[in-house]
Amino acid sequence: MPESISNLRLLTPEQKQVFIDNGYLIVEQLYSPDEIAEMRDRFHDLIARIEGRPENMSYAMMEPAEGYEIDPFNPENVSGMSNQTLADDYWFDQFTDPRVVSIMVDLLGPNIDFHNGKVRNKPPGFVCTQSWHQDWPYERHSHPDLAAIITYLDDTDFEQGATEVLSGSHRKGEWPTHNGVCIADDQVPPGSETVLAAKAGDVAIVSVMVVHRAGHNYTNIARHAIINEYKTAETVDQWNNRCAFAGLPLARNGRLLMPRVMEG
Ligand SMILES: O=C(O)CCC(=O)C(=O)O
Repeated sequence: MPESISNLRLLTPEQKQVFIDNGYLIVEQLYSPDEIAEMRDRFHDLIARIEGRPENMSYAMMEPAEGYEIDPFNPENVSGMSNQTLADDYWFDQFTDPRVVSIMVDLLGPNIDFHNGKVRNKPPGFVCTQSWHQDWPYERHSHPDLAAIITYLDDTDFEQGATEVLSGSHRKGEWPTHNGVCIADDQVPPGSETVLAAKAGDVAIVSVMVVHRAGHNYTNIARHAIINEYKTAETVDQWNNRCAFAGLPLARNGRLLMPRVMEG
């Protein structure tokens, strides 16, 4: 592996501090316009050609919303997928990207494993029925040393269903829920949320403990995002993670392990 990849470091001390303080971090334009254009092409294939995929990849479709048009980019109104990581070599390289693993090394520690991969889309008229939540109750481990990276494939602001977070909420530990996972709206002071307005190519890194939710899409253009999660090697799975590549070692002692598949 070239030194330039094995020793890559991306984040400044200030960015690391933002993640420690707020429980999330936006990295603008992690992906160049050319990279995002290719990712969108590959993604279109992923959501438009759904037959013949590995059995362990799954798709969820949304009923067309009344008063909204289907976006031709997402003709089947795919709202979610899991294990897109299995689709092909491109999607393997996507979750093992040295820049992403380096960010996780910077934020979580020197020994990083993969946790899981999924897709969360907001087709036209999408209404988020998942309330405020922490990812933690969905994916308990011995220690809360996990984080998700959300890669935005489209410009996504409030009107298009931007992710919303409660900055600093991870510092209060596990929040009370009414059914094991959902945090009641009345626990969230009005106006305390931060809307993560993102441009295509931006990523948000979200701690497993930070309270967040997806917004609603009030437009006729579908919004698309890939959400991959990572953990430290030291934290032990307690929810019986059967997701594709769960536990795959990606970094040890700060050195990245995974070669690029597509670049030879
Ligand atoms: O889609 C989003 O903006 C957020 C997704 C989310 O809350 C989650 O997957 O836990």
